[in-house]
Amino acid sequence: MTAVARRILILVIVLALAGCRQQQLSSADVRLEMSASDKRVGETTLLVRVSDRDGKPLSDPGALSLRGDMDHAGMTPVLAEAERALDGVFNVPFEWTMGGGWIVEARLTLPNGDVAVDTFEFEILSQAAEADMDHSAMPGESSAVYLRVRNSGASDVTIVSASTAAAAEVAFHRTVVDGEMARMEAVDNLRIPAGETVDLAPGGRHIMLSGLAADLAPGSALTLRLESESGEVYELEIPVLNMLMGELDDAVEMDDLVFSQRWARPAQAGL
Ligand SMILES: [Cu+2]
Repeated sequence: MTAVARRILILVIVLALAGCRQQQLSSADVRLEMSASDKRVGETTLLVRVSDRDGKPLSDPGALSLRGDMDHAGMTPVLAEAERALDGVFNVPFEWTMGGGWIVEARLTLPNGDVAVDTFEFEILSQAAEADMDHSAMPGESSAVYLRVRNSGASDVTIVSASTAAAAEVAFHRTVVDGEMARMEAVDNLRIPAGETVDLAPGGRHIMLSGLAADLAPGSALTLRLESESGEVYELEIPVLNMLMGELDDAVEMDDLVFSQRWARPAQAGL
């Protein structure tokens, strides 16, 4: 699939505070275009062309910053910056850390302080060698549960198993950045040391759900059952959310453990 540039140019008007409380108002009348030298997982160069309303390249377009996000929750954003453009074109080294849909936001700060923002979508292919990472190659058919757990007790708690009626397979995973690739790796258990807080969050540790029994739609919920090494069982209600926006007021205390910030990312069941 080719890059689809969203032709909506959002102009952010910066209120320049000049001297004695006077405000200056002006808009950045520029066009941004973006293309990628490579659309497979790994390093790439993003070319960002800046032109004026008549399509003429801007000789001094200012400074550019880029932010790449996967179109689903679960990955840390990739950031890049460029200060110099040649004939209105920025060459920005960038990295696709995973296959799937990406949205790259370009934010241009013109020399006069005006800011222009546009977003661009890319479909990035996983390499065949990553076939064993089926949940990253097919992000739609798996989900991940994130949560925060605090151990207020005097001894460590080790969670050794997890299960849910919502998925055939549940595993503890962590995301490892290995050279140019971010990949997920299974870990045996989830240990919460006495007195400590452990965060399962996008881009880090998570509880992977695969073989979904049904679609996980935003607004729905699933029940996750965790079991500790000593036989303690913790049953948690996990809401399905597009993304965790801010803090959730959802703490539940069970024995020595306090669970909060619980959510699962939406996904579609496989065929
Ligand atoms: Cu995973």
